[in-house]
Amino acid sequence: MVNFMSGGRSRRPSSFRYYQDGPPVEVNMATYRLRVSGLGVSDIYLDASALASIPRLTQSRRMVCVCNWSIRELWGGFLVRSLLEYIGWDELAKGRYLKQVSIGTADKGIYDSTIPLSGLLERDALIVDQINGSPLPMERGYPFRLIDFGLYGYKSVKGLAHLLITDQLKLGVWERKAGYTVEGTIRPKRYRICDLDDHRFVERPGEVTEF
Ligand SMILES: Nc1nc2c(c(=O)[nH]1)N[C@H]1C(S)=C(S)[C@@H](COP(=O)(O)O)O[C@H]1N2
Ligand SMILES: [Mo]
Repeated sequence: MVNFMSGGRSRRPSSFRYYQDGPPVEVNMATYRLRVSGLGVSDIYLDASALASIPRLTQSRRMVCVCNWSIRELWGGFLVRSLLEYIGWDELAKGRYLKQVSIGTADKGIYDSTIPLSGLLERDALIVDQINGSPLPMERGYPFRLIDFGLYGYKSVKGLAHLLITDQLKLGVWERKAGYTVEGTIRPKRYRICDLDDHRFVERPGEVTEF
């Protein structure tokens, strides 16, 4: 029997997908700027052409949500490290935290989360603008999202507006509302693996690389 509701590489349980605070209805790339700010330095505003000049890569990596599902996809973008090198802030990053802030919407507000920069750099976290060779759809985080694949999805902000280098580790939206840990490491347990249309047990904490 053909089950029309099953399977599909990219099918995720829709009730487990979140865009708690968005997505924005529209983003105008002619005026979009990714704001980067930090302690004691002037804010930098990166437009589309500046962002396009950062060395790029494409990686197949697995995203895991705290709500027990996961999906591996081909992400295109650049390393957080490359962005910091591009703006000359790699030294400023040492021992600090990176607060990610989403584009706001009038009715739904702003999403944010903060990750220690040392961890982001160690885990080769990405800032992506493509998924499987196409621009990110609005609900997947257009125009740019950060992803730290060693941490649960709630730590990684879609629809980025602002990256702030800070010396304070503050709770983000989901951490406050749902009581998730501020640290957010992926835990060993059973997950629904959407791209394999199966369930698997993840044996070790951190990024899932074995399947
Ligand atoms: N701006 C924003 N980013 C967000 C969220 C959100 O609600 N708003 N949800 C997070 C959570 S909990 C997860 S699991 C992933 C989901 O990413 P996906 O839509 O690509 O599946 O986005 C994360 N980033
Ligand atoms: Mo999530």
